[in-house]
Amino acid sequence: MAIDLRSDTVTRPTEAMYAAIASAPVGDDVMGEDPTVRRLEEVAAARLGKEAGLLLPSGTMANLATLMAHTRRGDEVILEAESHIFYYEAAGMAVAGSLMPRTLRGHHGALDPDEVAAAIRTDDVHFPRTGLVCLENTHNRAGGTVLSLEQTRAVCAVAHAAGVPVHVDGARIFNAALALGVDAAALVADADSAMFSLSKGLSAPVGSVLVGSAAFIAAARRARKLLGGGMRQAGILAAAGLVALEQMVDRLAEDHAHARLLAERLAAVPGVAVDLATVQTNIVNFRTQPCGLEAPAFVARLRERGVLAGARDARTIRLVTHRHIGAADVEAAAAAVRAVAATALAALG
Ligand code: TLP
Repeated sequence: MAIDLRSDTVTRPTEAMYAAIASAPVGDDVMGEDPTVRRLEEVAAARLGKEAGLLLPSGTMANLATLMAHTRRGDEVILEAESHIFYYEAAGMAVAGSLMPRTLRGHHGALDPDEVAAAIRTDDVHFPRTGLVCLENTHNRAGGTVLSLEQTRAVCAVAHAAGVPVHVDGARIFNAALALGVDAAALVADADSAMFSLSKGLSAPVGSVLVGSAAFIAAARRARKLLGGGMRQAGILAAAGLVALEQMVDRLAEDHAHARLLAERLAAVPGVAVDLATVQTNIVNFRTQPCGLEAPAFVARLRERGVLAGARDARTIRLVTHRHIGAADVEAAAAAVRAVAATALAALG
């Protein structure tokens, strides 16, 4: 079987999840009658220290429902230039939200609070209103880097001083919490809303949960319906989500250790470059240009050797560790990278 390092989204449900799915009490959740969905939403909200929760089919829809619930048509949204919402969500904010992105370049994914403060619009008829600031923790394209409590607090403080709410795209918030040794609730305490994915390292098959105040969640529930995300007997998904929250959070530490090992191995490979400082959770980005191969060509050669990876851009490859990747897979993947780079270097002459 291939060693699949494309994403932690490839994780399959655990036996305990299949068992929970088989026996989950269900009802029509659009009518608010699915007891398992309700329980998941309550457990998730409590876990993140917020009043209410909402299960959505994907992180993308959770972010879009958030944008629609927090803002008005024509608002501007401040977000990091490489953030998932800006980069990978098919322009949903513009198409469905009628929102304008205002991107700021972060440092390893972290926005500078002074730059956020300066970007917030004053009340002037020429300007859009600033409707929302979005943060991402961990930051996917920056390499799974972590926003600290202080960084989050500082951005929330400047946004709130101007009356602007803050959303945390915390698809991998439990990875961030683990890396920092803090509670996930502390990481989103100052934010007005946060979402996390059940379907990534936590291994549930489908779903993300959005949390915030009861009023915000009521607005997001309406946006979810508008987007076609109202699900009926979704308790079968929520049942797996509850197992994910109860059983799968602590084991993320293994994924972090494997990512670290992988990064250290790659740092010793001639022809590729890895910035070890950015390897903080379960993602490893490495650059291929020292060996003269563009990332997509490098990915194709890795595939021939049974290693699946993703090209982050023309020059960078992303590898993501997860529950199905063990230490032996890490060694084998590193050996494959070494072999591809060596062949490319030899061709360079
Ligand atoms: N990220 C996926 C791809 O879409 C790139 C991945 O393989 O990493 N926020 C963040 C920070 C994410 O990384 C993702 C998924 C999402 C939102 C969207 O979640 P889904 O895939 O459930 O829509």
